[in-house]
Amino acid sequence: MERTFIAIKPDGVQRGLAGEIISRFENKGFTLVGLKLMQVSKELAETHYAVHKERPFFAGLVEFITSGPVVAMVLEGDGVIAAARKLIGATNPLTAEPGTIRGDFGANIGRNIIHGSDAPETAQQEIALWFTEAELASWTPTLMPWIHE
Ligand code: DAT
Ligand code: MG
Repeated sequence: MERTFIAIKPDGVQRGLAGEIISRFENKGFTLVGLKLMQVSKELAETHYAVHKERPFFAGLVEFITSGPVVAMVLEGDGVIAAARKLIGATNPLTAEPGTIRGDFGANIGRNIIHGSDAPETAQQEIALWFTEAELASWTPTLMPWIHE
């Protein structure tokens, strides 16, 4: 079963949106297998966003991600990586479709509320970067036969 890494960024946590956002993934039928609130170190932020290190917004991005607690999670489900990106919406909340998390709650690209892995390789890397094996639970919700054939 596919897994993806999701992080509610400091703006989402500060604005009290964590519960609403987690609910959207639960309501969709994906399974939480990891969940924690944490203060992100500069080192973790820089590693997570290493692909963007030459971009002009990199320093501000690292500063933002380390500016307050983040809710990190791992979600499981068939096709969860692409589906979570779709629920999250476009990178810029101003152009993200209404009904998506960024489209409903964001108004600025530098405060876009949430991160989601963009592909199977990055999902695997990010899960390993943010969570230990012991922090992940393998379980099957009893409702699963009503969510998935
Ligand atoms: P995404 O988070 O949708 O995968 P990304 O990987 O292109 O987007 O960029 C990572 C984060 O960097 C993004 O969530 C917000 C920030 N960012 C991207 N482009 C930006 C820009 N032009 N100005 C400011 N911040 C930007
Ligand atoms: Mg990205």
